[in-house]
Amino acid sequence: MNIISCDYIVTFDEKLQIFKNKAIAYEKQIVKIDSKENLLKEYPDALTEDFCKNSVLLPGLINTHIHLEYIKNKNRLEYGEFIKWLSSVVKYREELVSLSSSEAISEVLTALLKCGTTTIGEISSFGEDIEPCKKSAINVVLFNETLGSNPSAVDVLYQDFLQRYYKTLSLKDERFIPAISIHSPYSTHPILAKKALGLAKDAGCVVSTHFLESFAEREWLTNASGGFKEFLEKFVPNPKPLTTIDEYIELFIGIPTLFTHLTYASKEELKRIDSEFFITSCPVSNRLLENKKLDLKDIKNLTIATDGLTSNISLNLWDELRSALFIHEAIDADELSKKLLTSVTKNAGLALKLNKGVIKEGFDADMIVVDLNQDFDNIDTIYKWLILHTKKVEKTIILGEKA
Ligand code: MCF
Ligand code: FE
Repeated sequence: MNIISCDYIVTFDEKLQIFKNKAIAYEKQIVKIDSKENLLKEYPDALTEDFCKNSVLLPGLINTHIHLEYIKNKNRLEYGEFIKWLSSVVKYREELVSLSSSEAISEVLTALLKCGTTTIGEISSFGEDIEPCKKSAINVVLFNETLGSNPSAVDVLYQDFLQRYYKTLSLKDERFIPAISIHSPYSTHPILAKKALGLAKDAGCVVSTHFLESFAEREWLTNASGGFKEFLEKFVPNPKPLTTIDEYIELFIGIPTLFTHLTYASKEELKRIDSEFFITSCPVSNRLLENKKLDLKDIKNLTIATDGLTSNISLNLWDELRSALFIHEAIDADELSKKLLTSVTKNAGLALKLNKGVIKEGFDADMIVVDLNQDFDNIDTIYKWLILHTKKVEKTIILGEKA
């Protein structure tokens, strides 16, 4: 048994309780929250660790949407308009992926652990990330991506996807969980999407998809015109939209899915997706790719994520939360900070169907400690101080072990 004590414990439980001067007894899971004295009476042989005044313990952060295979991008790609960006990704994809390596991905994962990210939802396009993810102490939900709009290539593409999926299935354990990604409605033929989603349903795994992330995508799906027509003509003769917006949503009914971006969804579409699924917003990516932000105010099932380095400058979730706080200026900073931190803890745990993201008896002991370094007057402001000042954490614990 271990006992850890901190000045504050920010739980993200149903009542969003924040404890002062309490401690946590834990093994792989959290066993009990009480005063250190009481816990020591119950577990006299426990190993103890005490953190200083103004230290804050919270659940390890969960980044639900990240792409590690493109970590070597800095200045290669075009920003400002989605089709320009997508064309530059297609042009430089081989180069960017070949610049990356298992070692480089492992280094990034080690750095993320020091920044307090304990779980990632990795969108895996080629499978280059499987080995370093499996080797790392970080928890990984590995979303095997499928894409391709040419119907004559569906079988070959599905076989390639299946091979990657079964490889991840053979590696499955409590820290490495296979999942499925349908890239998007503009890039994935519905036959391919349905096959992969059938598998997701049978296996009971979570699914991720990019959806309604550009003006061009909405125009293409609703009017069969605009920038996507020209873009897709490079890959398929006489392209037609493969689905409507509603048909695409219907594909995912009954499957736990994270819809990423949605910056061009209507209020009604957002409401519907929010009531049945989870919504992932990547504020920096949305700023860089189309100068757009999602209105977060009414979204309940929200998770915030970094996306990859093809559309971000940092994979540190604290950087993303800070940017989110500045970008979404219409919402009160304390209210938004609470919402943002809830989105990368409790909500992200629910979205990925993990027993994580809350400091409560029975939840996995994935915990981080931040040193806030100075007193503050009002406990309700703690979320804001955490977001404004944290870059690295003092301690990272995953499934009860130091990471
Ligand atoms: O989330 C962003 C923007 N939307 C779509 N795709 C990606 C993003 N970041 C990386 N990608 C990847 C995607 O997984 O870029 C490729 C896919 O492999 C685009 S399709 C050539
Ligand atoms: Fe993405």
